[in-house]
Amino acid sequence: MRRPRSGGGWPAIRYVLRQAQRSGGLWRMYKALRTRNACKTCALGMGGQRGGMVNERGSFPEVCKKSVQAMAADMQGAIRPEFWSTYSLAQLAHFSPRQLESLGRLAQPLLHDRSSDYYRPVSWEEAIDLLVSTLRAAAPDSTFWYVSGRSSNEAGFVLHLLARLYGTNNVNNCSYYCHQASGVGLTRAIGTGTATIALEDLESADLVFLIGGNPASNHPRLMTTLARIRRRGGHVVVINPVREVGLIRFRVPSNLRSLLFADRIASVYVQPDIGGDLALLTGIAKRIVELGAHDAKFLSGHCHQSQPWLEWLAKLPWEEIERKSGVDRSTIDQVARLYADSKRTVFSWTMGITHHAHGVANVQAIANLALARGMVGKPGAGLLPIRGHSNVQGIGSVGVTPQLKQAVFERLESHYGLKLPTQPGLDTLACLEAAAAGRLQVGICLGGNLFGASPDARFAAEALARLELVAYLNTTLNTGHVRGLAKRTLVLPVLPRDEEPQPTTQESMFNFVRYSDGGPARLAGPRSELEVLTEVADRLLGPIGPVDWKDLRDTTRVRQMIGRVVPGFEAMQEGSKREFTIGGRLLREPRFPTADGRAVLHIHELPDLVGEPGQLRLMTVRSEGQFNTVVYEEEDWYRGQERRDVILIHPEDLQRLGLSDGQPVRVSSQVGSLGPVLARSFPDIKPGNALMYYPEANVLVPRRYDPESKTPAFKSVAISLVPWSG
Ligand SMILES: Nc1nc2c(c(=O)[nH]1)N[C@H]1C(S)=C(S)[C@@H](COP(=O)(O)OP(=O)(O)OC[C@H]3O[C@@H](n4cnc5c(=O)[nH]c(N)nc54)[C@H](O)[C@@H]3O)O[C@H]1N2
Ligand SMILES: Nc1nc2c(c(=O)[nH]1)N[C@H]1C(S)=C(S)[C@@H](COP(=O)(O)OP(=O)(O)OC[C@H]3O[C@@H](n4cnc5c(=O)[nH]c(N)nc54)[C@H](O)[C@@H]3O)O[C@H]1N2
Ligand SMILES: [Mo]
Repeated sequence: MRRPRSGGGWPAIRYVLRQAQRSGGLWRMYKALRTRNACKTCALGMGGQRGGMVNERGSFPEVCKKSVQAMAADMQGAIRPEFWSTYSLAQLAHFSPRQLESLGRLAQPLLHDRSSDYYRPVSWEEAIDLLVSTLRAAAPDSTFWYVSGRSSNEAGFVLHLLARLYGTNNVNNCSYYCHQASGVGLTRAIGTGTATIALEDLESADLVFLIGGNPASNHPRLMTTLARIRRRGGHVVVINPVREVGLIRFRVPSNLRSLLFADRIASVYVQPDIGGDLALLTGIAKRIVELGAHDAKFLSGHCHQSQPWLEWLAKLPWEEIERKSGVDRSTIDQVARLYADSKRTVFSWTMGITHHAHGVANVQAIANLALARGMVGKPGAGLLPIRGHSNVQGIGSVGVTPQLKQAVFERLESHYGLKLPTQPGLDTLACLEAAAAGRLQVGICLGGNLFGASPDARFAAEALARLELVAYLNTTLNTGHVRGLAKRTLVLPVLPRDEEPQPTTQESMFNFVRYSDGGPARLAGPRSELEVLTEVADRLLGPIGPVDWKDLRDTTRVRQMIGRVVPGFEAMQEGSKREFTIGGRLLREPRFPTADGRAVLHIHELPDLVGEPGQLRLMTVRSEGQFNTVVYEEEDWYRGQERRDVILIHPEDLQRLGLSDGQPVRVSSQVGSLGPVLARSFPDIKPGNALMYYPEANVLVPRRYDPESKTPAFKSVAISLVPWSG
């Protein structure tokens, strides 16, 4: 398959038209996308009360392939009841993630137990009876509650309240596999864990660092902004071991000039080794100080630890920086000079930064670099973790975390007279480890695919298999329903947000809260997430003090409660559908929400690159045609791959290993091996590094994680390749 020379453009438009055709025509798709609901895909956010395909600055039409994909998936018909007696789990185990997703929508509750190889449709009553009785028999701390980032704030809030009042803090969300390192790293550096800027700040930046992300595939609408910044004479520095086509040249479909001539995106494209960012970012900071381009007044006036940090930088040898980053000094100098010339810089990053055993250190190195020139705490400049799921940030904000923010904890106790558990709760991977050790009995997963998303797939399956019951609330079938089975497994079909019977809310990565109107259910059978959760809560716990779960079936009541207990969400108490930016998050002044208003610089020793001599460093990433564990198409158009069972490596590495282009190999890591996989020549990856697709590659990813944020190192796996021999 040939690689395109730019991202976006006509192929993206053709794709949208084709998908629309398949989902019942362009008009039907357009109408679905225009309803007043927040977009379902990434956390850039669009839609809501301004109407679908509109962003928070009122710009229209904002659309991308991904929003169409996600909508098309929900517009599928239902999986027929006879399917479940026709296909056994043994047969379903051979279905690819794409085949599972395209079977259609889940429409009836399903139960599987070990005595059979089939799922059996059950009534909602039977399903909820089983869930409630199993929870009743279990000790609260032998249960865990996982939430993905597509559910609403209202469902997330009720879920964590239910889990805590039942008696456990084992409540977590997919952020522990995603941006947790950003939350932890930033909170310690500047006192807040989310973006410090709004969309308009990004639009007025003159320099954007885009580190460890591939927004051309994963946040396509961000490309419009980057292209605009370049057109205005601003710059974009891309830091990525892979030269991603769409980050070099991109054709914004909604802009005729861009569509015809393509916008250049990267002003400078820096290729570190996988895991080399900490060294690289530190090197840029060192060079900034050498050039005298740092803001000494800002550092001494608004930051702690600046003196030791400056002394440490001065002593750090350039040789070490170059060796541990894989980037030469002249490139570092070039980037530092661009930064030195900038008046308003935004630093943005994604999974290439957080998916490392030093994810928090990476994030703090970014914060250091920004603080060095006073680029946090003023308009048009700041820090922007590019979040994943459309409401992952909201799920965390409303309290779906093992430890509640102190203020939320206190207000739930004082305003509502509730008694909340105080023993520590487990993060996501820790839940699986506790399950594997036989310490857990029940798992409840609101959305997502915990099995497919987890490192060390064989271990994840074994861990889930030890549970008495796992309940999955989902919209479509995924690999977790087939390979993440407990002794008994319940699959409960729920409604996506544009089919919710009542309004719900979602929070974007710019801290903007949108209202989704919901809409008519496309199928009979699935229930609203909130309805299922409140019913379980009511039957399990009954009313507790002023908390009556029957009242909380009304999303307005849930929002009133969120508004009273979650700082920054006060606007929710009004009862109107006014969309708002969460209070206290945007930093327009150099006063940080820390105890004394100052930021903190952090010194982190530079880690060695992973792997022994002869091994490669593997990143596991998304293709153009997937959303996390959901695969919509086998091909990765941007990287020119027509199939997913490939490993992309540099031609020099192919030669060194004595492999020919396309030769079948076995890929092995410390925890597993995969093959046959085709070793393909990919000149755009830095030598010594390799790329495979998640979730299939998760059998290779060890449970090595960042001790600070508990995020697994999905992007740095030491691997060996040998020719496939059967
Ligand atoms: N269409 C679509 N959109 C999505 C998603 C999806 O699956 N599909 N997923 C959503 C979610 S939950 C998330 S978190 C985001 C993910 O968005 P991204 O983070 O963009 O996704 P990935 O494909 O995991 O990783 C992306 C990039 O990291 C680079 N990379 C790998 N290792 C390193 C490293 O060590 N250093 C640096 N600097 N770069 C590195 C890779 O080359 C790749 O370009 O997207 C969200 N949006
Ligand atoms: N190797 C490797 N592993 C990774 C990553 C990686 O880059 N490499 N990335 C990690 C990251 S960043 C993340 S965020 C996780 C993702 O982990 P998860 O969020 O757990 O997984 P998803 O694949 O996004 O979940 C997909 C399922 O969500 C369900 N769903 C869709 N919409 C709704 C809805 O409205 N309500 C409900 N209840 N369900 C819905 C569908 O049934 C679908 O099958 O994976 C992580 N795992
Ligand atoms: Mo994510």
